[in-house]
Formats: sequence, structure tokens, C-alpha cells
Amino acid sequence: MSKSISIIIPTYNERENIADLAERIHHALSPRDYEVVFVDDNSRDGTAELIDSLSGQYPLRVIVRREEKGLATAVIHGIEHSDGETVVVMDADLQHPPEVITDLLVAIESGADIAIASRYVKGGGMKEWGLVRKIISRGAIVLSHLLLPATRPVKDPMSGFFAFRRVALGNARLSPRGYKILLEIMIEGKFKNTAEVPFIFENRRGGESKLNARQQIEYLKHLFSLMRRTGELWRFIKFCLVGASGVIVNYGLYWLLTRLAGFTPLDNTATSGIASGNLAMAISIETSIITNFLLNEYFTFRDRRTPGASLLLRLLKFNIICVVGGLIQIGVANLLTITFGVYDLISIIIAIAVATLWNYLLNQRLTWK
Ligand SMILES: Nc1nc2c(ncn2[C@@H]2O[C@H](COP(=O)(O)OP(=O)(O)OP(=O)(O)O)[C@@H](O)[C@H]2O)c(=O)[nH]1
Ligand SMILES: [Mg+2]
Repeated sequence: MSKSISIIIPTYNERENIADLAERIHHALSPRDYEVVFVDDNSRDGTAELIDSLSGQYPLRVIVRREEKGLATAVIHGIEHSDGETVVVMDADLQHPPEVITDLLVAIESGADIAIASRYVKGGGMKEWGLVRKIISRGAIVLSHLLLPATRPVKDPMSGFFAFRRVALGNARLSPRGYKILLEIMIEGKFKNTAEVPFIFENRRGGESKLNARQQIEYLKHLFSLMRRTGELWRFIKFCLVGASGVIVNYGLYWLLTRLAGFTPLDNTATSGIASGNLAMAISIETSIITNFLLNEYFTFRDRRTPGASLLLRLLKFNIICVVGGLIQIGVANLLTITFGVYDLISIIIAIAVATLWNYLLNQRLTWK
């Protein structure tokens, strides 16, 4: 008989945590109609046997895989071998507090297609994480926000604790790698309404972590494969090409103006060089802003264009953002050349690098928040 909620839990040597986990889930969920489907990769410590022995007491079952291994594929296996209208995915080691499942279900009942238990929304967090793990976790999120726009609305796309409506997943073809199953589900599933609920990532109760450096490499490979599938890889390459063309226009035009067209180069010995050199720089910056805009508009983001009058408005917005970068470039170039006497063609390339960094950070804030 089909249940309305299927909770999928991948396990590998988690015997020490199962009894506590089953009890807490039951306490949190009953009298709801639920089942827990454990997908165990042939654990050596008797995890599957223990689950079996508890199945008289709670609505549990275990699928043992002998051929295949891996967290993400185990979760898919569990999704395919269950039929609850709502699917919940979580870890077995009690780092995902079972009590939070009810918050996820409430979010789904209030209209979300997918609800994510998040460490990075207000009220969420993690206990006792070292600095290195925190940085890796943040870095992974920044990368996914940058390279996979579909993950941008979610603050914690790396979470392994979430719930979704099965119909919303449709017949998405899932082919994940490594650990980050939510990424795959979010991108292939194309959910409309997303919700995040806070939770504190607890310390592991018993057993050992299976997370290792290989998983970080797997993550990068997975990211790359998702970028290819979504077409974002090609877009990212185009974006970098346009950025590089902007640097060439900016730097090249300054060189043309000051070496061939009669503008005096930026120079701290001749006062006439300050005004003229800065004017040459301003003309070069503005020209590169416009060429960058047009190339992004008709090349990088061609598929996202909304034609018509909004073009000018977008150009204006883009220009305002980049003018701040331009002022930074002029400031840095003047500081290096006028104050410290650095040769103008060197200080300008350094100044362009600083401004590019600024433009990137600001755009990331405004466009990808
Ligand atoms: N079926 C299956 N489950 C796995 C596999 N690797 C990990 N798991 C389970 O996936 C969940 C998450 O794994 P953990 O090792 O706790 O990973 P983590 O929570 O990111 O790392 P820690 O904070 O160190 O615990 C746990 O329930 C594991 O038992 C696997 O290869 N196959
Ligand atoms: Mg864990």
C-alpha cells in the first residue's frame, strides 16, 4: 500500500545510530502516514539486520545494494523504489535532526515543491565545524551559485536534508556523482516554488564520517557535468571571452590614444600628462563598457534577451555598475603612476585587474544575490 511520505536514508555502517533515529522520526511524525526506506550499501556492521529487526516496531524497510556504492546513487535508488507523494531525504547519523522533518512537511503543505533544510538561513548553522570545513562548504556554495544559476535562489544547495513533491520531479533523468544529490534534483527537477527552513547541523552521534577529499573532487566533476548539461559551461566560456575582449579594448585603446593619437600618457613628471592621460583612460574605459555590454547582450545572454526599450535601461544599469569599477581603475592608476612614478602601461594593467575584481564582486552582489 502506498504511503503519503517516503523518507529515504542512505546508510553505510550506521548501526550505532539507527535505533535512536527510528525512534526520533516516529516521535516527530506519528500519526502521519509515513515509511522510512533505508538504502544500505552492504554495511559490514549489521546496519541492515538491525533495521530489519526494528521493522515490527516502526514503518521501516531496508534495501541492500551489493553491486553499487555511493551516497547520491543510493538516494536515487530509494526514490525509485518508493512511492510516497512527498519524498524526504536525510542522513542516518543524526546530524539532520528528525524533528526538522515536520518543518519541511509544513513548507511543502504550504505550497513549496521542494523544501530544503538549510544551514545558511537565519536560525540555521552548524556545531563545532573547523575553519577549513567552513571555508570548503562556503566555497562550494559560491561556485554553484556562480556556475549554476538555477541554484542561486537557494542559500544551501549543498544540503543533504530536504523534501519535495514527487510529481514536481516528473521523469527527470538523474545522473549524480558523489555526495551532492540535491544539486542534481534541483537542476533536473526544475521546481517552481522553493522554500528553505533553518536547521543546526549536529555533530555526528556514532560511527564514522565517509566524507573525504575524493568527495571534493567528485563535487567539481559533478558541477562540471551539470554545467555541460544546462548549457552554462558554454555561457561561462563566452562570459570570460567577453571579459577578456573588454580588457583588450580598454588597454589597447589607451595605448592607441596615447601612443598614436596625440594624447599625453599618464606621467608624473609632466603636469599636462595628468589631465590628458586620464581623459584617454576614461574614453577607453567607457568604450570597453559599451563593447562588453553589447557582446554580452547579443552573444553571452542572447537567449535571455527581452528586446525593446529595456535595452537602454539595462545598458544604463550595467554602465553605472562598471563606472564605479572605472573610477577605481583611474584611482589605482593615478596612485601608482602619479604618486609612485610607475610606468603608465604597467600601472594601468594592474588598475584594470583591480577594477575587474571589483566589477565582478559588485555584479555578483547585485545580480546573483
Ligand atoms: N548507501 C550509502 N550511504 C552512504 C555512503 N556514503 C555515505 N553514506 C551515508 O550518507 C550519510 C552522510 O554521510 P556522512 O559520512 O555522514 O557525510 P557528512 O555528514 O557530510 O560528513 P560528517 O559530518 O563527517 O558526518 C550517512 O547516512 C552515511 O551513512 C555510501 O557510499 N552508500
Ligand atoms: Mg554525517
